[in-house]
Amino acid sequence: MAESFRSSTSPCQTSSRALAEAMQRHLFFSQAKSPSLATRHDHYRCLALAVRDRLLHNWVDTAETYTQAQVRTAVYLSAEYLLGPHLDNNLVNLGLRQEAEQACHELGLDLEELIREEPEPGLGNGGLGRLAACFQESMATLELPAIGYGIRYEFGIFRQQITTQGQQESTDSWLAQGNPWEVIRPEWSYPVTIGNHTVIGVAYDTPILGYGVRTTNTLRLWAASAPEALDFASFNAGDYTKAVLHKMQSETLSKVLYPNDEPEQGKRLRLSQQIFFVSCSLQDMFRILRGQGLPAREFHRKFAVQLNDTHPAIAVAELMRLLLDEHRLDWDTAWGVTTASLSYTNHTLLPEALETWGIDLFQQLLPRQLEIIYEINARFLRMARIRYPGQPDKLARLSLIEEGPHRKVRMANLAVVGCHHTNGVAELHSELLRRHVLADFAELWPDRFTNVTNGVTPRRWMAVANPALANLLDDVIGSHWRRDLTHLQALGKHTGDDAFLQRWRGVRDASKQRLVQHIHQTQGILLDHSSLFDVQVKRIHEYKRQHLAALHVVERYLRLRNGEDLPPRTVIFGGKAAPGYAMAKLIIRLIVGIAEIVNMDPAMAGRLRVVFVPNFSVSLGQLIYPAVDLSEQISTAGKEASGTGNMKMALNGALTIGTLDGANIEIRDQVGADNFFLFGHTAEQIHEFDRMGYHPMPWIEKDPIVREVIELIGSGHFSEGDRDLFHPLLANLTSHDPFKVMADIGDYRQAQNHVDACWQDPSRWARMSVANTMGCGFFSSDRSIQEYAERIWKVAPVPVEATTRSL
Ligand code: B1H
Repeated sequence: MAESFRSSTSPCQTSSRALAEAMQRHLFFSQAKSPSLATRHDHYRCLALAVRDRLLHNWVDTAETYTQAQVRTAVYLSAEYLLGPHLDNNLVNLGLRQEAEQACHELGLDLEELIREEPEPGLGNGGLGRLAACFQESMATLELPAIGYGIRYEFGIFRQQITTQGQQESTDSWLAQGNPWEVIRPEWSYPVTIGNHTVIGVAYDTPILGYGVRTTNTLRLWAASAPEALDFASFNAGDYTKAVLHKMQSETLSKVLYPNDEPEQGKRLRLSQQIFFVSCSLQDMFRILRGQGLPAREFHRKFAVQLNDTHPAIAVAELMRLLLDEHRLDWDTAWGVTTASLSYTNHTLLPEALETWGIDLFQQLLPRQLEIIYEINARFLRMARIRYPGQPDKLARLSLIEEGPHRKVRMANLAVVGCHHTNGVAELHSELLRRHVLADFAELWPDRFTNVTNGVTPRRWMAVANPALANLLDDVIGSHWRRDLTHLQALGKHTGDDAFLQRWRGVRDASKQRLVQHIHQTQGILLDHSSLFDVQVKRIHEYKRQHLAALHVVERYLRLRNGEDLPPRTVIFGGKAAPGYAMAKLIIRLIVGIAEIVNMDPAMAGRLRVVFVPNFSVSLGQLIYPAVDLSEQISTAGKEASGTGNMKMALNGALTIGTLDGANIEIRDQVGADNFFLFGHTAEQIHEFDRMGYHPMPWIEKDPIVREVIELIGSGHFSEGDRDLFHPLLANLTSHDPFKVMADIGDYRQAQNHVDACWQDPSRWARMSVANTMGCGFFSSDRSIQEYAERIWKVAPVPVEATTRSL
């Protein structure tokens, strides 16, 4: 019995019977309920707790192994982790999926239903947060000693409702019914002083399971609480309520995730969140170091710390502060330790997204850290001045401080100066960082700059999301692709096999039917699964150009109304707009308006459907990505750092229509240009437009179709006669068009026509689809993490020994 808990290496020994019994025990001992009163959520919790029991040995053994072996550890600092639900993923990674299905069956329950009960931890905005989650899972699978640190937001990314008015936001209370996957560690809590306030960060640990290995790493998220003892002592009895209010104030620190993807927002609370989680994490690392009997000056030998964008870049100053003030090192030693420990990943080229903090705010909240930043800057500029005599402009660009009426700290500059490596997330992005955004630094320190192209985990994004495809792959190329995604290349032997192609199409069709059913149940819209599913799901942003796809839909509508014969299409959009981003919300409103008219027009029946799927999330991604025929990756070239949804779709057999932007370029290289619908100006051409002065009007004038589309939208056709509603959007497109929609729309149309032609030949399309999956082995986050581990962190795998006694 006890042996059966050693599940990951010998899953079959954990019988479904034992799992069912464990669920029954948890219903009584954890949920305190009889079966007659149990809700579906109770059953979900019972299964989650029973699964947790089975991973605990691995988790405890992992910590024990790392402690005993004094291993070098990768530390990931990220303000966001978009984890998605744990249950199904943990079952797959433990090899318990079938047992759980059987156990549920024995209890008269439906596993799929229980899986859907889990509220997902949406502790991130989009790609950046999801990347952090994929990376955690890959580090565990590769048996790398690693810790992820972040913030335990009580409210994750807002819930999105879609009405005829567009996007409506509400709160995401993901913790309302408790969280069976976390363990609170009150014994590991640390004070952080911000202004004249001290907050306490308390650790909450979540296990991160590797696939098919014992390694179970820890994601440690900090929750803010008030230093009660201190506080209550400082208030006299009469001020009791005030003391409680103060406590509440402290707790607001980890209350909510900021919902702005990209444009920088200089909010006091946000800077407080950053120092809060960074300081707690660094203090925790010093505690671990001490526990191993190592002195502070050895910090960089024990830890390789990756900064996920500039959100944790304050770590440069905070690590210096701890080394100088708490551990009493001299400046040069402390600086050596700091720069040998930290490395920085940049995720964006948008200048408006580069974080800066006003000096005044910084001075108020973090005076000591600001003092340290000034000293870092003084020493850095002294060196740079020698290198670049008589070039004050260059020095001004390099400075950590932006001068002017409102002086600011530039967090990206701080990160580059304080880190041994800076990387971009796709080849083009890294190249543009070196050539434009960080050119002065790249000239100064060429060897510090590198690229690590993003990836996604094949466990969640294939094995969990697309079990039918996973089965087919197992049959045809064996099951090893889960650990080494380059095995997908072996599909090459089967592209001429009609029986295989037939099965391939069957799998894809089933995924589309699954999505059709979901949309029918949740939105009451019935889609045709045999039509081409044309999908754009991602945050709504002008640079991602959902409006380009929307204009194309209107064009198809006009062409169909004119009697043209186009193959049936279903155009699916999804994604959240930052609540304060008016233009993004207007784009949603436009899509909703178009959908309303198109879907009720009898002339469109069987030919065109438009759907906006509300509240796009990891769970919805798992449902949608496998059902995509055409993946829309249509950002203005040079704007999307990488993209990762593009990888998830191609991996699951979608064909991409895309620009030469971010990782699209590498996807096209891998899957072959013939299997990719390319369009649009290159990053270089877009750059030229900006240099020479761009105007959309000449493009519009030579394109009668686009004029008709714009006129139709302007006439109120999609806004119940309201001619003003979309004016800001249309005026923007016709006067400035900052994202060059008009320059690319003609080429986009041609690429779409080519899509239609290919779709008419189903077996050709199936072969192109296989070629996409086949070529995507490179885009595993295992490969990304291997590159970080070898080239940047110098961290090696440490297999976990079974050390704890059987219970
Ligand atoms: C990405 C962000 C981001 N880049 C600020 N930058 C945020 C910036 O809340 N904030 O303040 C949140 C997120 N996110 C994305 O990172 C890129 O746009 C994608 O192209 C890339 O694939 C992803 C992962 O590298």
